[in-house]
Amino acid sequence: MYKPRELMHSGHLACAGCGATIAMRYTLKALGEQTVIAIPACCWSIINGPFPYTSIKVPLIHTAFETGASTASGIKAGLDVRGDKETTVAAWVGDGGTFDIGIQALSGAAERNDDIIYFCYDNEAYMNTGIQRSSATPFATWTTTTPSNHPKSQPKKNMMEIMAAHRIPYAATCSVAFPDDMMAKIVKAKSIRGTKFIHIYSPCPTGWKSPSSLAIKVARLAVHSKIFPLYEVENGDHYNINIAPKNVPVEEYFRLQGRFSHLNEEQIRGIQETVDREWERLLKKALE
Ligand SMILES: Cc1ncc(C[n+]2csc(CCOP(=O)(O)OP(=O)(O)O)c2C)c(N)n1
Ligand SMILES: [Mg+2]
Repeated sequence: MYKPRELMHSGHLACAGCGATIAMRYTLKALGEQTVIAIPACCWSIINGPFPYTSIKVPLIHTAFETGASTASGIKAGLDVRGDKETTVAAWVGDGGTFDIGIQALSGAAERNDDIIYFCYDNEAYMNTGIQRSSATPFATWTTTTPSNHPKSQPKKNMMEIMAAHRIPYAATCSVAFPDDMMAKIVKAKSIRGTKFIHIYSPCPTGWKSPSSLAIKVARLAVHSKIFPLYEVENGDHYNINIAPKNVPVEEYFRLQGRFSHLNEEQIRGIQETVDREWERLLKKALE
């Protein structure tokens, strides 16, 4: 059983309303203090503070952008050699470091079924370097590399499906708006041996052009509009939906964020249809 101890200091360097910071706080509460975390280049390498300062109370290894998973695999192998079977080894990586540049290291760890928990905190762009689009950025979103007159023309990559295809023992989506669900999934992941993938929806008020006070509301609407469903996949084929969405129109979610302010009614209708279709697809898998 985990003891929900506070393992984050208050003096971090995140922007106000940063979802990734709330996500780390809940994650550490669920993981407990016997944890080592590998963090590649991302907002969190800044949030934690410059050496010798740190904002978390567990050992943290800063590593290169593409090496989140392989560094965690290496730490795990090193601890094994020392006879330490207890310490939880985690990778904590942004969406760019997961969906794009670190996907080969992650796929390698998953193929070997290395005993690590891989966390992707997803703020849907390369935020640390100035809001550039990643393959996690949703269709039609404004970023600095996909401006309003040329918004992103590709859909968000389905990372959960890619991980499910690796047949890893556990993959789950989480949201900072549903902390109980999130911590329960992390506690569960900790009890399973092999590669676990946790995909955390993490609002970024700075990059999403939304008020920092609304970060949690935006995250809640993402779940209830079916844009970011909360579910888990065991052994690649057993799907379970954890929170029943309230069928909020996607427009309500879009309205709170400047990154979608250029969208017209027709575009919003098209996105709604895609979201509904994807939801039906997920539901079918969960009912199988
Ligand atoms: C090989 C390499 N390319 C580019 C960079 C520059 N860089 C550092 S962080 C970052 C963005 C990270 O985006 P993401 O993984 O989504 O995390 P976020 O900043 O959004 O938290 C980039 C492009 C780098 N450090 N190394
Ligand atoms: Mg990002």
